[in-house]
Amino acid sequence: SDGYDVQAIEAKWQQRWRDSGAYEIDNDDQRPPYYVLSMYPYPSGRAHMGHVRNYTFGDLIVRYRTMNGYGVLSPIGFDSFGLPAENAAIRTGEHPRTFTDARIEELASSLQRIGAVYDWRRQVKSHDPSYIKWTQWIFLRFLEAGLAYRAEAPVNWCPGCQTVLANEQVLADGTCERSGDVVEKRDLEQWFFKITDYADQLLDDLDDLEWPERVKTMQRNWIGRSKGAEFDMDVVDADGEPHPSGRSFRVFTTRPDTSFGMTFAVLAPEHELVEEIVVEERRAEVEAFVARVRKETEIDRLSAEGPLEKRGIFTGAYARNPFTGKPVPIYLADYVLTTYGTGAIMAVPAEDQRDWDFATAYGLPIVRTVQPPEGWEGEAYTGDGPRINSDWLDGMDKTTAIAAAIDWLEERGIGERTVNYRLRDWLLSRQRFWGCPIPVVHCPSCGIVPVPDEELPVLAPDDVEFLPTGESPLKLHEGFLRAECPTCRGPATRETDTMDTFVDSSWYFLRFADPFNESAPFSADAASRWLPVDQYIGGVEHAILHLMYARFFTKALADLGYAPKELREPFKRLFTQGMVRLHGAKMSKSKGNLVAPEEIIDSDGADALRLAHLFVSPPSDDVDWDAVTIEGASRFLARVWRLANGEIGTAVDRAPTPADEAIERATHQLIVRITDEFERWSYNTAVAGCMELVNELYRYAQSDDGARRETLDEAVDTLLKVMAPMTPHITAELWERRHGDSVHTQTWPTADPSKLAVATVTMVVQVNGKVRDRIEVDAGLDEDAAVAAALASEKVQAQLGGAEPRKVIARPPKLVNVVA
Ligand code: ANZ
Ligand code: ZN
Repeated sequence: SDGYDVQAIEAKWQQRWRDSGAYEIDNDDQRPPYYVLSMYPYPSGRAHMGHVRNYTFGDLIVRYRTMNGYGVLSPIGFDSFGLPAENAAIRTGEHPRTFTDARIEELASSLQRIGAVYDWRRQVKSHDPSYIKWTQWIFLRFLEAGLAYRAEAPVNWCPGCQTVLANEQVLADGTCERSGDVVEKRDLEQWFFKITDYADQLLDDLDDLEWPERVKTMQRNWIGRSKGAEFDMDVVDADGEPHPSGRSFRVFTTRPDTSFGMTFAVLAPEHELVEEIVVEERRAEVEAFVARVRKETEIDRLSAEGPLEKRGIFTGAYARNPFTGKPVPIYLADYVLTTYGTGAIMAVPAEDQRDWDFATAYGLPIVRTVQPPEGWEGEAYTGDGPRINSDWLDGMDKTTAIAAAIDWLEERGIGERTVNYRLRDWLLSRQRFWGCPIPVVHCPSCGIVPVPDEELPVLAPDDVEFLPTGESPLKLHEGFLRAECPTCRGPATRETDTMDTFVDSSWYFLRFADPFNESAPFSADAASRWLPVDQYIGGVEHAILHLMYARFFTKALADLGYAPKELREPFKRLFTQGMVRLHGAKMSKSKGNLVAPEEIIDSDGADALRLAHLFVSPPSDDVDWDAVTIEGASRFLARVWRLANGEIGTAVDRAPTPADEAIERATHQLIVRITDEFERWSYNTAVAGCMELVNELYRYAQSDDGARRETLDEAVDTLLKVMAPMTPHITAELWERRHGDSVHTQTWPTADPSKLAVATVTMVVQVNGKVRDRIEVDAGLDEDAAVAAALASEKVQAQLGGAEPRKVIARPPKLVNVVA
């Protein structure tokens, strides 16, 4: 269309937004603050469709809130540490920094090209020395506070990546999420963050967050708080006589009310007592079993389907059930984990299905302690009912019996109430090069010594060689390794582990609030000005890890006095957008099904691409790329162009007619509708609303009477304003042509209530030229509606006497003449 040179227009406006600093914001800005944040991307090169979708939503909100009068903080950065750069270095010899900086350039330019606006001055990159410095500084504060510690732990070891993985990086089938190799268990000294100190808060504070319920549920399950009791069981022989070792072990149960039904006990195969209590004639068999189970992943152990006969073993030892005083056999089973509870359980087959299956497989007794309902034919009964076969608990319901059983244990000093969590401490050390170095040295006389703050950042050296040995090059670099102990000045060795990249992403949103601060990671003032983030946007794949870790960091930093005390949560409102798929498969480089956004931007422009993404489906839904029609979006934008450029129909100056008033009404209704839809993230319907108005305006301007100039101008200006957050370039250009300034600095329109009301007029209905009726009708009714209203009149029907009219001439909304 005339003058709509997409490429030139988009380049012009992108340049202008950046050069004018239109979306740069200072911390003393006078407008009310609003913080919009899309999860900072891993720099994988030019943007893919998932990026486009994510950053289009974010940009829409930035522009919309700005027009609503907010001073919007819209920062961007790059989550730039991580394995791909290091693997590329091993392949090509190129330093990970060179590789990463190039990918950042590409992605930054893509983001610019989709028209997304940021305060680029505030840019944060994980691998930037100034960011490394403060990440290390935070680590040291956590270390001082006892929130970071080192411990030997059975860890997930990926033989492919040659590194330790967090539990969360191990897929359900026990393989590494990156390499696909089967993950093994190894005992190694590792660094941990004590996230479990915050388990209760992390759980309880979820309630107040405006997050998708699904994400909250995933976090609740991950934390997995369960209330119950722990108690001791003495090891005895088959006759109940004390075991020579005199040992006992603790069990954790959520159902102490069922204790009288405990018919055996189970230890985790790794339990420290196993070696001591196993009877000699079973030792070899038991050891072989333990060795086998140790090789399996936790996930295998929990999900194994194999015959139970192979998944457990009898130790030959017994333990006394303190409730009955009777001995029960002690088994080992793979489904009991060392990492949960006490690593030992009382087994109650009648009320627990897994125990039921085990008891059945091993021929162990089953004693019901809860009366199942009449006609119950199932196996384990987990519902409520009166206790039975339970001595002094008999007749009690579940809640009462649990409390009574725990009181009984506590009175006798055998056990107590406990709360257990599924959440484990966060294993943060990685044996990799391309990550933030852990800033400590190991001194032969002083032990672990933190690097003094003045010496931060600890940076990895550049003169390293990347070899496919799986060893971090840091381990082989003498210059890096050799350090002086800050305490005794003797020779020490530098820590070579680096931090999990989730550490970087656990506080970047705080740095954005105060990115130029050279004396602290951020000031409490800056943090309290901007945080919590008003709207956070990202993929649901981060539902657990990133979002949990960021919450933990925020709480810990607030408790340590660095973030404002009252800042308990980083992200007030969270939106998780759907994935872009092709024929149902996730679009990705490795699947070879990428549709490159930049090709579409080259041909149809960023506005068309953005509009197509907004229109295709609700933002939270997964999107099939096949459903996205760029052509339709382009065609619509061309229609908007011609309309706003005055190329459609005629416009005249006149007093408003009912037809004009109908257009005004549609215009103001659109404002109400789009405002509501923007607030509700209903972008696809908002686009549809704009399309409907454009169609109506075409009919209006092209009608015989033409459009009333003032009415049409108001309609088009409103359209440009409400479309500005969605398609920022074309609307800016058209607005500039019409008014000279920028649509993005306009105030978001508000509807005039008097224009929303539906106006009615009196329509005269004639039969053969004689007035027969007068009807109240909507002033904006069209020809079909006018005819229908006239023919529905009883007086007209009486005149027609059942016959079909020969002809109907409608002049809505004033007159209809029926020819009988
Ligand atoms: C006896 C019992 C009877 C149990 C009953 C349940 C039902 P949640 O709710 O997930 O916390 N358990 C305890 N420690 C375990 C471990 N290390 N590995 C595997 N299972 C373990 O589950 C708590 C229940 O899981 C505990 O309560 C225990 O079985 C089992 F009718 O004790 B229960
Ligand atoms: Zn020392």
